[in-house]
Amino acid sequence: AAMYSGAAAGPPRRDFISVTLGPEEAVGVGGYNNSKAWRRRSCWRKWKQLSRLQRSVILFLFAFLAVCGVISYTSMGEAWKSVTNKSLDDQRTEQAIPGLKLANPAVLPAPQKADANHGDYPELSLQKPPKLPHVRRGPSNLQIKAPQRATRVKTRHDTMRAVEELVEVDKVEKTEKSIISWRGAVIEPDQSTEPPSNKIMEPEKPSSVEAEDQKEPVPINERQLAVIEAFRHAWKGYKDFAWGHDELKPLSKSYSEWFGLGLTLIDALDTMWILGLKEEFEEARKWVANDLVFDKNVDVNLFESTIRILGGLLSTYHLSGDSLFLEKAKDIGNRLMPAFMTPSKIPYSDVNIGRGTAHPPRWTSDSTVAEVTSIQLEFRELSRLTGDEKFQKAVDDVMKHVHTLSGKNDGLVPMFINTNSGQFTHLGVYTLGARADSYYEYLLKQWIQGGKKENELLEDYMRAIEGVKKHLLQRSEPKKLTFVGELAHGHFSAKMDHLVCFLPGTLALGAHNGLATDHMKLAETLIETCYQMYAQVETGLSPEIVHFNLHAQKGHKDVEIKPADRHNLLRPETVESLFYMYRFTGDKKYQDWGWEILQNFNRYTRVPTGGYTSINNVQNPSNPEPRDKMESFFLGETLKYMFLLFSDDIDLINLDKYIFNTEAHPLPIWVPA
Ligand code: DMJ
Repeated sequence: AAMYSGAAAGPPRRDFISVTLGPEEAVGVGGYNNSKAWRRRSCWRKWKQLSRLQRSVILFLFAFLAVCGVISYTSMGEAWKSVTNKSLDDQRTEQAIPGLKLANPAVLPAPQKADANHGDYPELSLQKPPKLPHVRRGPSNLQIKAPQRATRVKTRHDTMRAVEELVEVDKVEKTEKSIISWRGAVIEPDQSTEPPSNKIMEPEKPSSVEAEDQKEPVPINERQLAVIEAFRHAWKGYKDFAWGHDELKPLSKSYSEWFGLGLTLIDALDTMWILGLKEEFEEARKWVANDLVFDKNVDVNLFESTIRILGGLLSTYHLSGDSLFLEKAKDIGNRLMPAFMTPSKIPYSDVNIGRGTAHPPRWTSDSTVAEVTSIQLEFRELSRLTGDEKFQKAVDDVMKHVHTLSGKNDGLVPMFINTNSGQFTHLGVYTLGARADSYYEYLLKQWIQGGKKENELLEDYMRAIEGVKKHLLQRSEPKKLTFVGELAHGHFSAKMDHLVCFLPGTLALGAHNGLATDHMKLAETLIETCYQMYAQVETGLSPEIVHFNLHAQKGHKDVEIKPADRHNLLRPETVESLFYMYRFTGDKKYQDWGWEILQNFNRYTRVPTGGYTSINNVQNPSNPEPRDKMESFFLGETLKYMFLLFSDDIDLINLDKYIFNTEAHPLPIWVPA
């Protein structure tokens, strides 16, 4: 029988191999025997008829195909499994962070449980800051990675209840994402509503140790070089005449002592690091290692020593990774703790760091509100680094207490608080200047430091800014500059301290972190005013305090200066705000304004033999009346902010990774964006 017989009518005929089988195997005429037994027999016969070689070849082919089959089955199985898992993972991640579209899911970290801390999703942050127009890369030594978060015991707070009273909480169904809206401002806080717990289990590493993406250093520009030159000149004076002492007296070529702790040297450490002054840094480090001793019978002001010494040591530790600075920070931190041993837990203003005793000023049992509420960034960071919760607990208790206090006026606080009763005193006077200023600054900055979870802080900050708008904003004549005045027992005063010029920078930082856009508008208006406080004055330098004209008068500028207020202490606040404004807008006018200010410092405050001096009279260019004192914040803050302002490198202290304390010492944000 033909194995295959061509159809009779088929077109071109082909030849076929034909195998003739015995009769029993023949297909019955007209029938088709397809029984199993027949097929088995027939195959077997065919097999038998093959030569040994043919059989070996066929067997080899079967074996080869079988092996291939097994291999491809296992690898396809793996691939299939991972495809299925990945798409599940993507779904879960997108559910946890609604609205998030994973552009390249393959490179994302494995998702965490929904209730795990959200700091584990730094790349997935919802609050992506706007792209800046002048992005540059920075020196590798300043790159930080998200600090590992210590395991924390979470405590359930009822802070949200308070937030809900003031802040509308919008629970978006399906997305499960809280959007807090505050009078039009839309804030997307971290999804967790729990504040960072006080319980700290493991100490943290310095941020520099976890440096990632080693990047090319960005070249330093002319204006930055001018800042370096200014710093070196100031440092020369300090080194020659005041080495190891608190402040340089550049005219008398001597020094003044406040705490006797080398204040200028410590305040300037991280500035030297940022400016790249290695030699100077090393020399100063040696002094810290060999000569800085805190075991001294000396009274120090809790606030000043916290922001300058503790803050300076902590930030230098982070930038350099050198444990010497952490050891010193722990030492001073511990020595400052007796200040909190008061009936109300509101700390005393002064501590004897050698004796371990604390006390209020001689004439009162009050403390200054700004002082007791502007030590938190530093003590909280000290807890995080050491694993010892006592530091954070002490300062958090103060904030919680102040949060509940009556005596505020639409979020604005009085200037004094009693250490016995814990109540505000001298009620009725409200200012954003001396004695209250950094209370507002630290509300926002603590909120950012802690990963935007502590809603009481945000609530107090937002409410206070509303209070500023309602009670303290006015416009001057003739230029109609918006300024922040003061309120005393219901009476508005058009007085504004230079200290208030921190506010535009803080408002801009808040706006950058997702707060109301009208905060940014206010920041732009106020920084113009602060600049005018320099530009309208004969030396181009701002006095300590100005009074704005509310009524147009012929021949009068917006800014009036009283004889007692016409000194300039080389303060940083305007330059600080210019730095934030430039970082967030990229508008070069802010750099130009800062450049003018630097030149005027050089013109009127530079002492030829080294150092810069505060002056008594900003209105007299021919004799600005030098005061013979260089404040430590000139090196700690003013020149540092100048250098950062002139830089186009947003990674030179990236504001999504670091938060500056009120003395310009950068500390890591615990959950960086
Ligand atoms: C600094 O010590 C700090 O900036 C503080 O917040 C205010 N006073 C000086 C600078 O002016």
